[in-house]
Amino acid sequence: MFNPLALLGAVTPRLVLNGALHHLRTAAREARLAAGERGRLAALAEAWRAARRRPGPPRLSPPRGVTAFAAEPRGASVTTDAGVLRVVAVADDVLLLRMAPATNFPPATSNAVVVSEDQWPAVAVEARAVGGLDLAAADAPPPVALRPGEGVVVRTGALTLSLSGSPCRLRLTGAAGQVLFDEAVAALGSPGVGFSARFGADAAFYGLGEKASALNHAGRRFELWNVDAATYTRGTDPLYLGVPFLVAQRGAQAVGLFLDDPHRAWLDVGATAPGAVDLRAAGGELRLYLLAGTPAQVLERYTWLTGRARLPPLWALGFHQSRYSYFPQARVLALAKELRRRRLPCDVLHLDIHHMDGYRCFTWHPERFPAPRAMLDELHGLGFKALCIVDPGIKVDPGYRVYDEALARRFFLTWPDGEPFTGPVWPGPCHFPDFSREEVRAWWGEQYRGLLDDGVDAFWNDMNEAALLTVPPGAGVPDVVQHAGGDHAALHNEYGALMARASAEGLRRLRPGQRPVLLTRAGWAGVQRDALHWTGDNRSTWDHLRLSLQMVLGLGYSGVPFTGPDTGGFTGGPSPELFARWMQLSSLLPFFRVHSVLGSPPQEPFAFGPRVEALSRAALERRYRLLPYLYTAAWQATQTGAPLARAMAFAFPADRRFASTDDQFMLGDALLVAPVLERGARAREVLLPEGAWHDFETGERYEGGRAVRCEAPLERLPLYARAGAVVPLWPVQQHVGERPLAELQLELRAYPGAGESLLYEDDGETPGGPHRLSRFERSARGLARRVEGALPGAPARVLVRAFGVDGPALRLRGGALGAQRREGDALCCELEAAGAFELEW
Ligand code: MIG
Repeated sequence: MFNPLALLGAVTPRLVLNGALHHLRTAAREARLAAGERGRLAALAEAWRAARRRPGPPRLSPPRGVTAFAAEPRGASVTTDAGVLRVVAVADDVLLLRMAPATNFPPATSNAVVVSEDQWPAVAVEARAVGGLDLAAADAPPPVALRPGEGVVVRTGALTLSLSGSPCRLRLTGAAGQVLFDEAVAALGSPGVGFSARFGADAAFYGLGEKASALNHAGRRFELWNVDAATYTRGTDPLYLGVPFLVAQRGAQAVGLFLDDPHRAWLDVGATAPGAVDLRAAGGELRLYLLAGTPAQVLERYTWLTGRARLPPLWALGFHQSRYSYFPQARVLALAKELRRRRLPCDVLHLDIHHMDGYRCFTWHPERFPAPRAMLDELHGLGFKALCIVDPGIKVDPGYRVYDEALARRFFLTWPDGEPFTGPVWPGPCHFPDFSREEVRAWWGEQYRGLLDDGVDAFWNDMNEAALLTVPPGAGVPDVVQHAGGDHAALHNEYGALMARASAEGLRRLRPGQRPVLLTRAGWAGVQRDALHWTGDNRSTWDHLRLSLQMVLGLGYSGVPFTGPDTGGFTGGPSPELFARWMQLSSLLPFFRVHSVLGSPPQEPFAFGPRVEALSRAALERRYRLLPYLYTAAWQATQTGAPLARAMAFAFPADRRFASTDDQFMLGDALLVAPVLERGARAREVLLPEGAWHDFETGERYEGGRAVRCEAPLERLPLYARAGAVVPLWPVQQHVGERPLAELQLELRAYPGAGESLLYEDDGETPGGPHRLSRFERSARGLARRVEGALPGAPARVLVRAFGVDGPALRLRGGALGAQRREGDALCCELEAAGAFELEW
């Protein structure tokens, strides 16, 4: 099992002492800043107490009456006794609700939102006072309590927001007059902002980023404040990556609430009363986007506002093997060879903090990695990519170039008096770059040059909440610490996303011909633009297996499509059965990595005996066969924001039976995955949506709209294809690019029924390179492929496996029909067809 002694190599007495002294030093510093007004000692005591106090939600003053109303080009502004409320139509289906003490609203751009006001689409808006409300008469009227029938209405083609009553209440209705929310109150605190609303008591709620609980948040409370949640478990909140975006859903009708404010926030999601949402943030201006439509439309709009993920290179969708930490370099190479010898497909090996020299970012440990370039060359020769970890804490160490440069240029976060803030992390006392500044981000990006030149392919930003190693744990960077964009209270939640942005922007500049691969632990709205994410330090338990699916589905609903867990669990050691089941699940999640903590037992797929090795190989091989399908789903995420792993409630919103389903999911458009999440289980129930479904391997048909029990012996992961779907597969490769694209025979599994399916293809690595999109149409009589775009070197050999076809193929237009055979109830025919074709049977 876990060997705690191994940790002693990392957790030195010095580290512990530093971590313990941190609180005292911080309190002393804060006391010094406060001294003058109060006695030193009293200030010290107060600072000490303040550091340990956990803040709570602000008190708000809801508006009771209105004093002025003005129609504006995109909406209206209403002056109340408790602040100015402004409604702005961003698009037909997006309203922006703003509230501030006075009328001077700055442009609605932030680090999270990428669409500036001049990019908003034209929209027809009608804004007027109703029910005889007349505020123009008096010069400075006292607040007028709205009488029944009086109010303000802002209407677009799709939405109507009305303000009425005393206290002032908001109601949102859709184009058909259906109430989307009611009894809503927008309010300010001093400081703080808040919004509450009533959705139907039967509403389901999704989103908020990374939450270690059920997918449907109804009935729970949450906090948004990114922390290092080491050893988290079910119910721990908050975790590493929050997203202030909540989707309220009733059947196919969804409303997204996106609070564009990175301050610490609290949400009551139907915990006090079913369907009633209350959200409050500790500061900022109330800037709340209301998005309405189907869940897919809402997510499309949200990712339009905050940006979509970029397409990663194909190899990033391969398997990643990691551990804290693989060293020295001989061990890394031995692992690479072992994986190849055992034919366990793998694309990326991860190098955790031990690769650094004294935990100094962007360095190599001279003894452990004496010849990194030679090691990386050899890894590349074996078809591996290497990924290195980079932390935000820069060791306070005169003579260390990164430190010297950033200090000289004043790039670190500071106390209000200008002195750099110091916090303990792995290297001991560290300073932290201010990623809210563009010039700091540019400088930071440049730091990757050396590792890139050495041959490192990908990176991992850890500890970017930002986390400190304090004793006892839990202290963060104090609120008063200064970023250029504001104090830490205002910027904390964005620190991780800004670091990821600095890293990804730098990588794009340094290697314009490549797509960066960056993994981040912390993040915020918009982080999907720059990084993949893993769900942090989980544990080797069955409940964490289940959680990892719930969390990935929740992240997908929050606009973050490329995520996955530490397969097998980070702390502890999984049983062979747990590891095998975890490999099965993770092999169909967007980001697929095995990782485990220092001192944990070996956790490579071959570490659990031949049986589990074979099961792992089968899972890996299925992943590699499905790469063209996964890549197409990845491309869809970049186009529409729809995640790769989709909650059933997202994919089939009209079917209310799925509102709380989080133990099965849709991978892309066509595949339904029902992983086994329970110890000892050899069967499980799957809830099939309406229509027919087919076993992925055998094509066997199941009538949908009901629950079916499926056998799931250890070797089986229940996997179903939608009727009429065409799923593209490749032959197994040991890594992406093992064989040239032109040589890969494309297998098209065409399931009975009618439908359209997509295949996106490009060279798998060049940003904006040539690509093509195929549309497959399966019908009772045949299969047709239409193609847009051209891809040099695209494969021409195609194997069509058409399930449920009795006779032979009769005719092919657009290519040469080769050998045909029957396999079970499938017709298998080989074609030479580089592009569009029509096959008839
Ligand atoms: O304090 O770099 O979540 O994946 O292996 C621990 C060492 C720091 C935390 C990450 C984990 C990583 C570990 N890091």
